Amino acid sequence: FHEELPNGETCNCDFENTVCSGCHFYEVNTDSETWHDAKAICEGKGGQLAMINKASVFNLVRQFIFNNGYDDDVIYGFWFGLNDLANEGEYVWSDGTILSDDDFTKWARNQPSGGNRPDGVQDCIQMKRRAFKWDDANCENKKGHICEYTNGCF
Ligand SMILES: [Ca+2]
Ligand SMILES: [Ca+2]
Repeated sequence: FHEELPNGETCNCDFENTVCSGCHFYEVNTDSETWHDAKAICEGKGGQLAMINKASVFNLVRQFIFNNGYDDDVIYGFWFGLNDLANEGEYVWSDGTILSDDDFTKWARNQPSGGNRPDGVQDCIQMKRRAFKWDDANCENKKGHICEYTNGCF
């Protein structure tokens, strides 16, 4: 599909399972992948794991997943582009931006649960199935994932 912006710029994307906002395209993938594999898949297609860093984007993607029933096709939620792999408790977006206290967040209750847990270190962030709220999880777990493209996608 195509989107024309007020400035006349036209944004194009031919990927299925994709919703757009201002030439940012969000592709929902329901195949189960580790966080690092999901990251590589998005980057291999010219994108990155999605920066769900605004309420408008969060609501757009959540509604898109809900409307299309994509969360029926995953067991454990969706990876997106936020992690604290480098420094525990310091959450970093795909473009290197560090999450600050004033930024939009959508953590689930009692999340992020942080470091060493029974199922291992939790350093990669998922949107939970159904509730779509954020939860840190073990990066080796396999989940769906959400890619973001800013220069079109074909
Ligand atoms: Ca962590
Ligand atoms: Ca957690």
